[in-house]
Amino acid sequence: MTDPSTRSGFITVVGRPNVGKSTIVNALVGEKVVITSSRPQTTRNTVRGVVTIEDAHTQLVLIDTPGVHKPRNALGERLNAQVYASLAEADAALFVIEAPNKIGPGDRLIAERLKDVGLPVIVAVNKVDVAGREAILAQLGEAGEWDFAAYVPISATKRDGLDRIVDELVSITPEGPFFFGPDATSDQSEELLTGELIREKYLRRLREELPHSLAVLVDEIEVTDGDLVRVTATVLVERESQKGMVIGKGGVMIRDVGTEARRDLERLFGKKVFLDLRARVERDWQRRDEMLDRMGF
Ligand SMILES: Nc1nc2c(ncn2[C@@H]2O[C@H](COP(=O)(O)OP(=O)(O)OP(=O)(O)O)[C@@H](O)[C@H]2O)c(=O)[nH]1
Ligand SMILES: [Mg+2]
Repeated sequence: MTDPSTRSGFITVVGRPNVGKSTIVNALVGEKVVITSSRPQTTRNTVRGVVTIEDAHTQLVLIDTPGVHKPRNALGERLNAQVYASLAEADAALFVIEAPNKIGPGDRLIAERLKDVGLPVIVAVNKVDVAGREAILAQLGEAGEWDFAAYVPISATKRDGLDRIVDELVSITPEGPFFFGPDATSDQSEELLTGELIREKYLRRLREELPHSLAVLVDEIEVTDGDLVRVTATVLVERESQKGMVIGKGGVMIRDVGTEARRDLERLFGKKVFLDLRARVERDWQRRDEMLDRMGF
């Protein structure tokens, strides 16, 4: 007996910043594999989230990407380039727009790009939980002119419409072998996810421009004998004044972030975690190619 033939496909999840791409990836994978926040440009790396649908003998590899935006520096340019590079290796695209805000030039630019690439495209109109019926219909009507394969209104946070997204994606997935084991959820290393979880806690607390200036480097993850994981990480900022904000008055900010991140990390490792978090100034790292190289962008 041979196995029934399988389908597998790489699907780039693409859209403007903050439309809910990473929330959708987590919802479809059924686990938190990427971080989310209300700050635009939360995602900085293309991370793959894996969804295996046993009944359909299908594996979907969702590539979460940074929001496409007008770049302001070397980092921004690299982020956009990552998105387009991932389209080049994908079998299909899940194009995310949001219902509460009208389709704008940013969305249209992405739509044009997707047409040029020529992949099958499913459009998700996200956040329908916070948009009126009229707005949703108007959005579907306008997006419909792009003439993509399907349009699905969803709410990633309320888990509405996700089954239909999966059905649509399965229907455009080509035959092929699985690339990941059936239980895999992501291709991200524990080290990267650790840094991301710490960064997420800062994104959710800090205002204005500071989130963009912040990066987290994980220096070491050491599993000690017994039940303890020791994590040493450094929060990088671009200027001395930002370092003060990241540490907070009397160290309150860095302590609170550490406490909150530790909870996530203990879930991730399934062990007690000791987190040693420091802050360091790395002047203008977002504009320095050698820094971006070292940080893996
Ligand atoms: N009300 C509502 N909010 C949502 C929904 N999906 C996502 N959000 C919120 O939208 C914000 C952005 O979500 P993300 O998933 O980080 O967005 P993203 O597109 O990955 O953003 P970037 O990584 O910056 O490009 C978060 O505050 C989410 O909680 C939804 O269906 N309804
Ligand atoms: Mg994201």
